[in-house]
Amino acid sequence: MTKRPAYYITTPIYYVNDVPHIGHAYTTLACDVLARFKRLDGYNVMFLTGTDEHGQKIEQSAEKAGVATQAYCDQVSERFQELAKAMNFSNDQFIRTTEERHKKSVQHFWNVLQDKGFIYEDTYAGWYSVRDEAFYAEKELLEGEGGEKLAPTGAPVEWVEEPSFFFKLSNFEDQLLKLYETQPDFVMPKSRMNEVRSFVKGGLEDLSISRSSFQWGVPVPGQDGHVMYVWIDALANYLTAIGYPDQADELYQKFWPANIHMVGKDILRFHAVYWPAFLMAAGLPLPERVFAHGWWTNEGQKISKSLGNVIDPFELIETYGLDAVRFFLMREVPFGNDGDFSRRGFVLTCNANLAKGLGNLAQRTLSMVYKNCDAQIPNPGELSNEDKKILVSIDNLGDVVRGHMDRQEFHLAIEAIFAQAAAGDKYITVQEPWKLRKTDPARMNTVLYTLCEVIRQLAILIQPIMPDAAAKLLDMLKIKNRTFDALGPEQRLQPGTSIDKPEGIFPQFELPAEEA
Ligand code: ME8
Repeated sequence: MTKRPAYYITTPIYYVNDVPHIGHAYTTLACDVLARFKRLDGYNVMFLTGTDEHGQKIEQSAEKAGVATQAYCDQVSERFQELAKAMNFSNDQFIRTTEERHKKSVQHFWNVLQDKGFIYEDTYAGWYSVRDEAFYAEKELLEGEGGEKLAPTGAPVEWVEEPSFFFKLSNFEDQLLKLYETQPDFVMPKSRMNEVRSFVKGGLEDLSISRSSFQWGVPVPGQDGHVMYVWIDALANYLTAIGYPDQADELYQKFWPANIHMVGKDILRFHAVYWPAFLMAAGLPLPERVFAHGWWTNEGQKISKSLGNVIDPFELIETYGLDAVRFFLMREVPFGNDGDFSRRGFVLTCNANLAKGLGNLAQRTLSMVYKNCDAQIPNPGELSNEDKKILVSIDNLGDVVRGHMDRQEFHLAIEAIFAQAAAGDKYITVQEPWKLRKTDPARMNTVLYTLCEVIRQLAILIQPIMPDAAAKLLDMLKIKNRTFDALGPEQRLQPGTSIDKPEGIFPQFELPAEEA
């Protein structure tokens, strides 16, 4: 048996200070689509997600909720695990930073950095934002309406003075700049790479990596009173999940370095500057890519708990069904850009592409096969130029989609797939198979066969995006081989195969009341 290539993909691990919303669902969904695509394309995939459970923000949130900190983490982490089920995420692991295996891993990581001489003790005196869990230099701060100091993200900051251990980040300026130069795809999209490069060029200060004014964190080995800064703890999760510190572990051997860390643009600096510097210091290989996607707003407004406009993914799934939710999030916004969520946009996009697009094409074709061809895939006769043309483009679609997926252009992959559905729609309109039933049944069979073949390949290709709808279509057509090696002309539909009575796959949605 040939060895399948490995592919390791990670999401950020989410803070348990808040219940999951559409933004969290979005990042993990993008990873899920990529993970499913890679599995169908023959890769051995490790897809990791989880929760980030330490730090001052979590400690304060638990206190505010009046719940013991660990119990609070358990409750909220559970909600993220429920979201993974509701969204049908295919993650291979769900890691929590309060697990014992993680504590062991990150303490080992710390010891390696210490032994190699990259950690020293001093005092941190500077600005800190609990909401961002980030240290900010004076020059980065903004002024609020009342003259108060704010982080560049708009989060409040406070002055902190406490004994702290530091990581010699300033040693890594040149190595990081060299990394960005020699591996230009290390940060994607390209515009984000420029942002990271200019941050590093602006000069790096050493990074405080321990806190001593509260307790909720992984203890610094051998240093009573210090817990690790939550970001060194959090980033190391990517190593813990594959067996670190045991570098002989089968998973570690297979999956490190990671192929892609998917993140939102808010946490790019941590992944594209601090993380590679930590790894360089520890002498570990670097991940291949950090992809920073954009930010969702809700009907033009920033999504925030205080504005009360958080989009609840559970409610969306309840209202529109999972296929539509997954489709919309991946289709609506060019991946990497910011996007605005609106119910109207949701309904319009889903109706045009799903109910009226692919759904209608499948329903019309399969109903005709069911009624006019004894519910069997018909026998094609000689192919016309139009038949050949549409078959050639569907046979090439797998390669087109693969190219987009490799660059995380999910929207373009989907656009290419749905352009083929539209081409199928045009073909059916021009060929008018319903008229051929009486005039030329042999030609009707050829047209319907061609259409079924288009639908077969479209159904295989939409599996990563809408696994449920794809499975329904593939089941109706009785297709067994659903992996990407079944794409193209080699595994065409077998004439004579019985199909199931076709059922609608995508419902049509009503516009929201105030918009109708
Ligand atoms: O930053 N639009 O966790 P977090 C798009 N624990 N994506 C959004 C979003 C929005 N409006 N809101 C959130 C942390 N996200 C750390 C990560 S990793 C080692 C540690 C997504 O709970 C996006 O992926 O604040 C963003 O980067 C992430 O949630 C932040 O999640």
